[in-house]
Amino acid sequence: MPLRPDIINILRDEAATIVILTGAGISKESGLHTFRDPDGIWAKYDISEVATPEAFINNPDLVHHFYNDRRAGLLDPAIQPNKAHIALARLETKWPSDVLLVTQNIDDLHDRAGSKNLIHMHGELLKIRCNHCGLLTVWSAPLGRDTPCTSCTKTGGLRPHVVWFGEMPLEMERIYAALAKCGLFISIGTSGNVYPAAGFVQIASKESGAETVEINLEPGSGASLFDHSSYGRATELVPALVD
Ligand code: BV8
Repeated sequence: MPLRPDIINILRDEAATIVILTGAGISKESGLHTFRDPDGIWAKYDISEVATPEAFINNPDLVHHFYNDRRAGLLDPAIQPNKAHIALARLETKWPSDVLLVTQNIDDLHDRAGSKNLIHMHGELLKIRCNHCGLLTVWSAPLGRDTPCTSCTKTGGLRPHVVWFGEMPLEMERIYAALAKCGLFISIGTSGNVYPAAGFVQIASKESGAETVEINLEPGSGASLFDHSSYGRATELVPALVD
């Protein structure tokens, strides 16, 4: 199903800065699970046991296993950026004004597709940090509570560089500044259940009077908040934004 003409038309104003928010749905067709679909991650794991600071204190081995499993899955050569990731990277180079891509995803598919003006607001699966010395580094091997930090050599301090529930998302000042002056806000592949990301559409609409667009497989929780919407698979709809 092609992107509706009204959405194509709002891409005529080339002076508009664009903020794009993506969620797990944009990576689904690359072979990564979403969270809240029937076969999603939260159908197999309880958020409170694997994605909160308390979970990490109570059962670090389970939390490390959860992220080691997902890290290994992401490093499978079969997992590649899809046409939607690639289209967003092309939009960034083709669009004459700023395009800021804010992703809730912790995979690196936008990075590999070539997006540069990119914020991983919930962190990155292929990075870890040390609670003892603050080291932040790229990591592809399994991580455990006894893995020594490559910088301070202490054990017990390494954690995934991921924002857990109850933790502050990253680069929020930069995101809010972009939302306050954007002309177009496009949400792609997110159910709109997690805050503060789920509230971005209202900020863009109220603070900068932006046109807002939801592109998703089905209406998200905040569907009524968007000016325009188009429902279908990201690899079908997102390239139409650029071509
Ligand atoms: C914060 C990293 C404040 C981990 C994630 C009580 C206590 C504490 C906090 C709260 C609370 N109540 C509410 C909150 C706030 C909480 C929250 O929103 N909870 C929800 C559950 C109610 N938020 C937070 O805690 C955030 N922090 O509020 O901090 C603060 C203030 C001061 C000081 C300190 C703190 C932090 C939230 C971040 C949590 N971390 N991820 C990990 O990944 O392991 S969230 C997790 O959900 C992922 O990042 C994911 O991206 C995100 C959102 O999910 P979606 O991406 O939308 O995925 P989902 O499966 O839901 O939907 C996919 C969609 O794609 C579907 O609609 C589907 O139809 C569609 N789709 C499927 N296939 C396709 C498709 N679309 C297109 N094409 C396809 N082919």
